Amino acid sequence: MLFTIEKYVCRLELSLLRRSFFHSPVWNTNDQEDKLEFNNDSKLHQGNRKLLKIAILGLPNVGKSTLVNKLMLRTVCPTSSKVHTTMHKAEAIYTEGDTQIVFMDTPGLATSKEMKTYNLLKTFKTDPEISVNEADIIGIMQDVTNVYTRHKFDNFFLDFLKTKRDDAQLLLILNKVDRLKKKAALLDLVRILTQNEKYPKFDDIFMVSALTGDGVNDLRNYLIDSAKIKDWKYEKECYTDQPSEKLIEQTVRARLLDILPFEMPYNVNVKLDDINFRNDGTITTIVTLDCPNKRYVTILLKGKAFKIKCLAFHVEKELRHAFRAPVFVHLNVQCTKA
Ligand SMILES: Nc1nc2c(ncn2[C@@H]2O[C@H](COP(=O)(O)OP(=O)(O)O)[C@@H](O)[C@H]2O)c(=O)[nH]1
Ligand SMILES: [Mg+2]
Repeated sequence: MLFTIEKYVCRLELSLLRRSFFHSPVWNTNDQEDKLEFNNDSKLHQGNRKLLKIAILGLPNVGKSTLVNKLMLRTVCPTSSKVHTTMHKAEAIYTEGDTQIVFMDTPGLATSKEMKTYNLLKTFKTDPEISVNEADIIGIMQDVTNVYTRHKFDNFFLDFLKTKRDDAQLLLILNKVDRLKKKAALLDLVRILTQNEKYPKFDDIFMVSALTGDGVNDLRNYLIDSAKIKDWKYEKECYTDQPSEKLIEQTVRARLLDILPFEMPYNVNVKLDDINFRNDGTITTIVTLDCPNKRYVTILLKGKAFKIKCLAFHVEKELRHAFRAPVFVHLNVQCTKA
């Protein structure tokens, strides 16, 4: 009860903050007039398709992929509790009525030093830049539970916004609000992040929990309302730009990141050997985990291969959600260097 009241007060205060600080499309009278004009004209535009491309940007582990999945209502971006789960830009496509939203999920932003230290792929730098350049809206995500990063944007972070189009809107998305006990802290955070002259001006702010879905419907509705008349980028049935093979490999890798300790999962090579789309609608697949040494194989297969069985169970569950079809995964473990 107390939590609900706090949340309500927070939202009320946030809407007041929006009115006072932001040139928000929700509150902007010109835009409202535009919307009215559009409504009067709606017969003219009936049947016209609308498109919106949104890039989701943020530090590693803030919940970018989890948010895209929740907005999509299907698990097309593999997530894990470890950093660097997403290594490439992936587009997830949500189509509702005449509107198509293309979500661009990006690798977590890394400094040049981190790129070198962790030997990260070039895509960690190039893919966020490409996404920012293409986007109509850029959603900047902050993890409100991270006391080291939540109140600031480092210069390397702001540099990624340099490729932004002049007309692109910026949204501040505060995530993981479910884990914040004192909801009033959110408003302090909003003030800190919006009143610093060095930081970009945000067009709007959302407070969400990508995990529980709190606030996510509001954000989706906002995005649908923001779409402009334009041809769709993808066919209606399309929901990801990733080939099925890659989605399966990335899902196995993400779950592996959760079950193996420390740096171990980063050293396992996940390779799809076979995929079969059967006539009855089921998908069967064989995936090999190629380990760098025998110790890995022992850890994965000990206790009657308990870890592997758990892995297969969770991968199947997630892929059924992604493909909306029964998926059966067979996992092989090998060590080629042995
Ligand atoms: N409690 C909580 N955890 C979240 C939330 N969003 C994401 N996470 C967790 O944060 C971790 C990183 O999420 P992920 O989407 O992979 O982050 P990314 O690296 O930014 O794409 C995962 O363990 C998620 O379950 C949230 O709203 N609340
Ligand atoms: Mg991710």
